[in-house]
This record gives sequence, structure tokens and C-alpha cells, in this order.
Amino acid sequence: MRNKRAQNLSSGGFGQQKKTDAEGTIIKGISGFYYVAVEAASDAAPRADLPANLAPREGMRIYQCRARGIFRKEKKKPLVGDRVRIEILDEEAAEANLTDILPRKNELIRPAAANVDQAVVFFALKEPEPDAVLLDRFLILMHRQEVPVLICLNKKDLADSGVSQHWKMIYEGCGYQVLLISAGIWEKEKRSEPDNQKDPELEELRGILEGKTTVIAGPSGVGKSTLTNVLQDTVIMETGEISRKLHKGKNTTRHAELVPLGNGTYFCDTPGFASLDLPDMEKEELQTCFQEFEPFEQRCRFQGCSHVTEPDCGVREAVQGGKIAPERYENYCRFYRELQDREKHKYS
Ligand SMILES: Nc1nc2c(ncn2[C@@H]2O[C@H](COP(=O)(O)OP(=O)(O)OP(=O)(O)O)[C@@H](O)[C@H]2O)c(=O)[nH]1
Ligand SMILES: [Mg+2]
Ligand SMILES: [Zn+2]
Repeated sequence: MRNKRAQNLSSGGFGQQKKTDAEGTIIKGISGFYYVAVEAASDAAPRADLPANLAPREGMRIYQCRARGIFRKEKKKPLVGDRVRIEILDEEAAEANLTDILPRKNELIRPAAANVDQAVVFFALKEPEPDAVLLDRFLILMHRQEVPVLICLNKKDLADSGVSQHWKMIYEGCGYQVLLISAGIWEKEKRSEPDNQKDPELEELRGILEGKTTVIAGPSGVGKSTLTNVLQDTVIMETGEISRKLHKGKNTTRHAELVPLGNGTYFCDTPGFASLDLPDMEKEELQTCFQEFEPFEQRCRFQGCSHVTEPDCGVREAVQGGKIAPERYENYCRFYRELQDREKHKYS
């Protein structure tokens, strides 16, 4: 009944059954539905009783869409971040069909998202403590997926400033930009005192995000959803108080969600992951993920030196001379062996 009425409204009269098509971006996929944000799609006001997740925001209408059977047949899985074509079935009720996926600029496997410009690798300085092995795994993953990375360390309010600076120094030394922020503190203060002083690093982060699609990736409970809330005017992400015993967020994020921040800026909140396998890669490729090794590689005696076992290795000398962080080198060796083991299993 409802569909019929929508068709009639948009038919332009004389019984032509024309439906309205629109182009938009998938912001969320959940239980068989895709939520698609469409810029200024229609002047028609949505119903006042629409659920909160379908309410218009940042000048965008949100439609709840079902994917047509063709996607299943073609084994094409729509991803958050996909530019798509939709066929609007009921403007007032914000219902539509997903009819086509436009070509992707890129496709991230973890976190699963399409058309991503950059990633924020997000860890907490405390509660939970940063895990350097996991952090380096994220960096390798992003490098392999060819996504530029910014490292952001949150909860600086809880950490000793010496410790924070230590982390910052290590990763800046590896060629990454590192921001230390406190999303939680800012979130509280912003709500209570709108005129408070701006946090310079948070403002720097906003500048970096401007006009781009950014995905945030990190462990659970580090404050990814808190930051997502800070970046927008209305709170939409549920965040979890840390349970002291389990060190797990209570309101942990379960689905990736792309949040339109206006002016073509999108921020994708994702579920945290506790462990991460290395991507499918050759062990020889691993050193390209450790940019800080490069200036010392020409000092290695052997060409194609793995920097793990060979004598007269320039990289190892640099570690001993304090020019490369030992934590990073240790992780490199650990990952190298992991890839070596994987190779052995593949061919045995
Ligand atoms: N002290 C402090 N607490 C913070 C800060 N940022 C976030 N928190 C708290 O950390 C807890 C977890 O935050 P979330 O934003 O839910 O973490 P998340 O990364 O989204 O976690 P998942 O959804 O499980 O992946 C909440 O209790 C937040 O209030 C901060 O800067 N300082
Ligand atoms: Mg979350
Ligand atoms: Zn070497």
C-alpha cells in the first residue's frame, strides 16, 4: 500500500510508474539492512516519528535499504563507505532499495570499509595500556592496504606525561604523525562548558579529517566511540564504562558506522579488535613496513639482508647504537618469524 502511494507521488502523473533514484553512501549495514546517506535528496519532510537512526543529519537524508537479489547472485557484498545507487520506495518512511554499487576507490578488509582515504590507528595510553605488538600489527595492516596512517593515543589524562612522550617519540621516529589526546575529558567539558579552551591536538585532528573519509581502528575500550561523539554535535555512539575486572567496554561497538560530519567529511567508528593476524605477505616484504630501517639498510653486508640472522647488519647496529627503537626491532623479528612459520606450513 505504502509503496504504491510513493510510486504515484513521484510518477509525474498519467500513471507512469517512475520511482525516484538517488546516489548516496552506505553508512551502516546491520541485520540485512543498509543505511544510506543521501545529500539533499528531497525537499519532502520525513515523518516526525522516524526512528533516531533514520533522522536527517548534516543536511542528509538517511534511507533504510534492502539489497536486491542481484548482489547475492553476483556475490558482491556492499560495504560501509560504498557509493551506491538507490531506488526510493517511500520518501516519508525513508525506505529504499539498494540497486547498484559504484566502482570503489579502495577496499579495506579489516576494518571492512570502502573508499577510505586514511586511517587513525587509535590506542589508549592507559586503561587499557598500549600493546606495542598489536599497534605494530595495525600499522603493517594499513601499510599493506595502502592507507595513510595517523597514530592517535588517547586518555592522556590518565598517563604520566613521560610515558606519553616516550610513545610519541618512538613512533614519530618511525615517520608517523602522532597525536596525544583526551577525548573523554574533552567530551565531558564540551557538554558542560561550550566556551572552554580548545584542545590544540584535537583541533589538529579535525583539520586532518576535513573533507576526507577516515576509518578509526584499534582495540576495544580505548575511546574510539567517545572520539566519534566528540567530533559531532549530537551523541550517537554508545560508549562503555570500562569494567575494571575484564577491561572491556560495556557498550562495545558491534558494527562499523560511518558518521557524516558535514562538508564531505566522514568518520568511520569500528568495533575494537583484540588480536590481529598479519596480512598475507612475503616475509621479505615486512621490512618495507618499518620505514625507519631504510637509512641503515645500505650498511648491511648482504644484499637482501633480512636483518634477523645475518652478520654485519646495518639495521641491528642501528638498534645497538640507539638509532632504532629496540621495541620496534623486536616486533619486526617476531613478525618475520611468524611469516616464516606460515610459509613453512604452506609448503609442507
Ligand atoms: N579517562 C579517560 N577515559 C576515556 C577517554 N576516552 C574514553 N574514555 C572512556 O573509556 C571507555 C571506553 O570508551 P569507548 O569510546 O566506548 O571505547 P571504544 O574504543 O569505542 O570501545 P569498543 O567499542 O569496545 O571498541 C569509556 O568509559 C569512556 O568514557 C579519555 O580520554 N580519558
Ligand atoms: Mg566503540
Ligand atoms: Zn641487515
